[in-house]
Amino acid sequence: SKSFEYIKTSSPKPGVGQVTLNRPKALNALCTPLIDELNDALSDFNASDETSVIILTGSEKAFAAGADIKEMAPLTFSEAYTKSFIESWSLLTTKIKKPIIAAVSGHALGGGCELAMMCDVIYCTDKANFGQPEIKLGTVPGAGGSQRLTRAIGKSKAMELVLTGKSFSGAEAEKWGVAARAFPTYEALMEETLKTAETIAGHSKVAVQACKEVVNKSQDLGLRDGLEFERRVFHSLFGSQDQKVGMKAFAEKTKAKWTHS
Ligand code: CO8
Repeated sequence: SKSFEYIKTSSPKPGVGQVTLNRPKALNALCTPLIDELNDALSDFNASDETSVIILTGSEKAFAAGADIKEMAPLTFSEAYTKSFIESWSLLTTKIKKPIIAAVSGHALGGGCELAMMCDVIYCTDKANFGQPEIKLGTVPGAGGSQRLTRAIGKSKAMELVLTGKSFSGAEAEKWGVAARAFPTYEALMEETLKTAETIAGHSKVAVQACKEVVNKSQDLGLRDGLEFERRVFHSLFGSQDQKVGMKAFAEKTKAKWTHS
């Protein structure tokens, strides 16, 4: 596999790809070269027939402490605007068709919180430290925080957090629905994340990709259009082999042998 400076990649179980943010001296602050490497690694996993699902994680101490403040400090409006600063971050949400599980321990602040929210599922520790502290730096969330956090927890709570810059814990993230599950220890987090990834990797790749697509559409479309979109995808999967394989196996009380086609 490729060698990276700011991330590590691995395949902890069959069908499971993992990207570990690895810039420990800066608590995984998300500098542009890190994001470029992340996009590169995610694109490779997305293209690989060996991978069904991707885990994105940091260290026990930090998922990511935000965008790199030292890199951003001297930027001018014209530079940010003409170079579309941070637009490349969203590759995660447009080009990657396989589910991404964020395993969050420690700090997930600013761009780190936003990066986690770009993923499809968030698992975290009870003590994880989420927040959108941009206001304390004289700016606003720039990679989806104001939009995704508000959709996840409602306007009043999101507004309070964005205006105060206060953090919220992993336990709160779970209670409010930002995270799917929170765990008491880092070890439990990583173990359960891997278990869920293995469960997903055990399903038909075609169905997995389609499930991600239909759920994500609910974030962009109104209910009527969303339901119509879902039904079209549902219809189209009658054209897949794995729909036949899966339903036949159910009727015959055998285990489905997915063809992934
Ligand atoms: N950027 C650059 N360097 C950072 C960042 C960061 N976001 N966070 C931490 N570091 C560096 C520190 O400067 C320090 O470096 P050095 O050792 O050279 O001084 C090292 O990491 C360790 O940090 P601390 O000594 O501060 O560690 P503590 O354990 O005392 O504190 C905290 C941990 C509370 C996480 C603290 O580091 C902190 O408050 N960090 C900044 C958090 C923050 O404000 N994040 C939001 C950044 S703004 C943002 O993300 C905007 C997103 C906009 C869209 C995305 C654009 C790309």
